[in-house]
Amino acid sequence: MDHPLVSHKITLLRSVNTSSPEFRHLVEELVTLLAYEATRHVRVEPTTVQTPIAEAHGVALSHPKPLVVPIMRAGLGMLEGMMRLMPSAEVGFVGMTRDEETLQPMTYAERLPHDLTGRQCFVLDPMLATGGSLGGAVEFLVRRGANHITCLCILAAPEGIEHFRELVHELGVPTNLVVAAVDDHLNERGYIVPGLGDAGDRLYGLA
Ligand code: U5P
Repeated sequence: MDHPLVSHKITLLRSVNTSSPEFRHLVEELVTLLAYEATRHVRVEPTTVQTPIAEAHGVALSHPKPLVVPIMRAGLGMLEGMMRLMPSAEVGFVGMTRDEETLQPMTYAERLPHDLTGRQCFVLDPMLATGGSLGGAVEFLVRRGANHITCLCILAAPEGIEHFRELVHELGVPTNLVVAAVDDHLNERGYIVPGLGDAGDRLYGLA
């Protein structure tokens, strides 16, 4: 996303001198900016509203309501900013971790509606590194019936974007990816370079 305010906030986010409270605040601000772009195709239906003067035509979010899915742990830091823009959305949770040896994603927790038929989903994860976690979450949602998925990430590595594109091509479900910035590469430990380090640790301290 080419926007000077987004670039400015990412620069602050990257800095090793940025504290956890500042980091959380910056993530929230960035998500609100990304969410504006990411919700461009959110489904709405016509409605009318009475103004003090006359009846006006407008729109309301369609049913079923969009589902926002933060990938725990780091995606939780993006939830508040997203819900501020779309307060009537519902929220489901997926916990993914990656095996630090194989870099393969594993699902350790899940709290989602069982049937997602026809649902529009917005998946939140600040970092798209190998793409394993985001890809795993998207596969999960598609298997339950979601038929339109938008993923919001703050930083992405080109390798992760490539992996993600291949996966969604195989799944055959309309999927959008909105990222604030694309970095240079992944290192041998699966970290984005230059990146910002471990987003979960930066948000919540070492766990
Ligand atoms: N991750 C980071 N920083 C990085 C790379 C990965 O925090 O530089 C964490 C994020 O928490 C993200 C997950 O949820 O790893 C994504 O990794 P991957 O499955 O895309 O490799």
